[in-house]
Amino acid sequence: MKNLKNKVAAATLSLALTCATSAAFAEDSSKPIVIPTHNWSSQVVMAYVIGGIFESLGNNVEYVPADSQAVYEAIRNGDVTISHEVWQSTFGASFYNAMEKGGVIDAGTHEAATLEEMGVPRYVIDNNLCPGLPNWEALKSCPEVFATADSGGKGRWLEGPQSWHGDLMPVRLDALGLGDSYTVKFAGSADAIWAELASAKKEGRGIITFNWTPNFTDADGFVFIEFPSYKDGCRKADGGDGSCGSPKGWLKKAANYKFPKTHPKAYKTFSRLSFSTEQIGQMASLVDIGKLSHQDAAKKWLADNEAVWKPFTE
Ligand code: TMO
Repeated sequence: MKNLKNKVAAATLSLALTCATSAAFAEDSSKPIVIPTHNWSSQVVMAYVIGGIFESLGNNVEYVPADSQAVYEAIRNGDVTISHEVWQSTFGASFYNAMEKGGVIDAGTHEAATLEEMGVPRYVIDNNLCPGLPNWEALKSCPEVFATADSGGKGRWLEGPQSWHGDLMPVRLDALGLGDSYTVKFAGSADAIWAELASAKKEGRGIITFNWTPNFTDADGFVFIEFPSYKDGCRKADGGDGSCGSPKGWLKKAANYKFPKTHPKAYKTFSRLSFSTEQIGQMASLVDIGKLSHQDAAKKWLADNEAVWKPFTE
C-alpha cells in the first residue's frame, strides 16, 4: 500500500515537473507585439507604458497609429495585436462587432469606470451661468450663453473629432428638441478642446465640450451634463431615437485571439493589467499639463510606479 502511494506520488510529481517544464519552455515569440496609438493622451501614454512593460519581459514591440474605430477590425485580422483602452460608450459596438465576426478576444476590464459625455467646466456651475445645470433641461433656457462667433447665434456643443463617434451628438441634440437652439462643431483634435476650455476659462465664458473620465480634467472638476439615462437600444445605431446620455461604462482590453498562444507571458501580463481612474488621469496629465512627450511621460510613469505594474508581470 505504502509502495503504491509512493508510486502515485512520484507519478504526480513527475507530471507536475513535466507541466512546469513545458510551461517554462512556452516562450513568447520574438515577433513584435503591435500596439495601436490613437488621438487622446492617456491612450498614447498607456501604449508606451504597456510597451515598456512588455519590453521588460523581453518582448519586441511595435507602435502603429490607427483609427480608433477601425482598429478592432485590424486586431481581428492580426495587423494589430491589442487595444488597451476600449471605452464602452465610443467603441463598445465596434469591439463587439469584431468579436462576433471572430478573431478578437476580451482580455479583461480596467478598474477605472468611465464616462464620455458633454459637460461644462466647474466655474460654469459655480457662477450660475446657466441655472439648473448640470440637468440637461436647463440648456433650453440659455443657448446664448454658449454661442460662439461661428455658431450662427445658436449655442455650441464642441464635440471631439468626428472619428470618435460620428453623428452621435448631432442626433442627440435633435432627439432632445434642442436642434433649433444648439449646434454641434467638431474639434480637429483633443488639443483643440483643451485650448478652447483654457480660453473660455480666461474669459469666464460659458462653454460646453465633449470630455471624458478618467482624464487630466478630473482634477479641475469638470461637470458632465445629466441627460436622460442610457439604456440598451436607446441610441439611433441600436434602433432607438438617440435621446439618451452616454453609459456610465467600462474600460476594457482587447486582443487578437492568437496572442495568448504566440506570447503567453505577455498575454498573461496584459490580461492581469488594470489601471485606476487616478492612474489613467496621471498618464494624461503628464502630457496635457506636464507637457512631456508621450514617450517621456510613459518612462516617468513606469519609473514612478514600479509597485503598480511589476505585480502584473509576476
Ligand atoms: C475615446 N475617448 C476617451 C476620447 O472618449
